[in-house]
Amino acid sequence: MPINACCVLKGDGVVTGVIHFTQEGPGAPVKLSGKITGLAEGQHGFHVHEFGDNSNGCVSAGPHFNPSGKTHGAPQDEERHAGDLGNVTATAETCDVNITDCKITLTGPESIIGRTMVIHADVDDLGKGGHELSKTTGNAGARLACGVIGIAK
Ligand SMILES: [Cu+2]
Ligand SMILES: [Zn+2]
Repeated sequence: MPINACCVLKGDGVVTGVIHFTQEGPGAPVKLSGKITGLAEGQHGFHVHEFGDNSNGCVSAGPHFNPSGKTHGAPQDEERHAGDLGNVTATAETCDVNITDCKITLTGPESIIGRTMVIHADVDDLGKGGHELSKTTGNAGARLACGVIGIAK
């Protein structure tokens, strides 16, 4: 039985989105699909953050989900936070999300269900930008919208 999850992204501004997650079973890759609207054209950092707490907006979601104590990186890097899904690209009209990732999971103690997805104002430099924040956040800037990942049908 596949495991399904869903996340509705909202923030203080015009950015909104819906992301669906599916995983065939424990150990299988997780597929994300969905759409985000209201973003400026270009690349935007997209991560799973540690806490499913949006009580003070997206800030309460805390840092990138990092159960293995690693450094921030690109999705294809061995050294990355589990939550590092890289960037999504927005056109003038929309931002389609289609990601397959092998480091996140919807089952077990490191499941991302109950944690928060965040879409950022700026591009994630994937740890390589030389900025003081590159190795922790990718210097991806403000949190435009976020939502808690929940169990779906
Ligand atoms: Cu983030
Ligand atoms: Zn990270």
